[in-house]
Amino acid sequence: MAKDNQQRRSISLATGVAIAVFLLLFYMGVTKQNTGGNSAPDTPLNSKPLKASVVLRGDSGVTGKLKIVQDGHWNPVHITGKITGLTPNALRGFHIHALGDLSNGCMSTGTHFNPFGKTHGAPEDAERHVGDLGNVQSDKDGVADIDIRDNLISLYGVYSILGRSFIVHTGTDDLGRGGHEDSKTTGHAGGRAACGVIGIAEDDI
Ligand SMILES: [Cu+2]
Ligand SMILES: [Zn+2]
Repeated sequence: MAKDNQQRRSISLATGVAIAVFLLLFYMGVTKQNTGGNSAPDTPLNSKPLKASVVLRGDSGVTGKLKIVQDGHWNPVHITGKITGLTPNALRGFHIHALGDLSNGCMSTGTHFNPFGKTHGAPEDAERHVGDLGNVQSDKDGVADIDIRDNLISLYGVYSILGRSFIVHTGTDDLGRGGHEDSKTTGHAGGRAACGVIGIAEDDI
């Protein structure tokens, strides 16, 4: 009888240890998921830099290449690159539009990326579309060197610009202040000179 009880006790002890080990492994799995972060670009804890690349093309002769880098979820996005074929010495509207759909050229990229239902504005305005990056400035050769930092756009999370597109317009963005019918929606920036989808890039761009 005594032996029987002892056996039972050691069985329940073994079960207890098994449950404890299982819970420990489960906990480690959960914490690893929450802090590892490298595989999920939308976790706020992720500090891995993300990079993207854009090739701008259109029917107008405007072409360009952009590199986009964000060094962690909460840091500004840095856009660099060059756009050529622009009207010399001009300001040209430069936006992120909501869709990365080029099935009908630049016309199928939708409207300015605006997930918070705001009014069109300048990049430094509190009231702006996320996609409002103002204008690029061309030189006498029609070339614009791009070096923009923006705190609102992001490569991370549910409002990521990845998979959307950049547009260069044929006119100047009036930043919502021009008084035209479309100043508060498009900045009266005219046609779409060139566009390109924002794609995930390798780390060495
Ligand atoms: Cu636009
Ligand atoms: Zn806008």
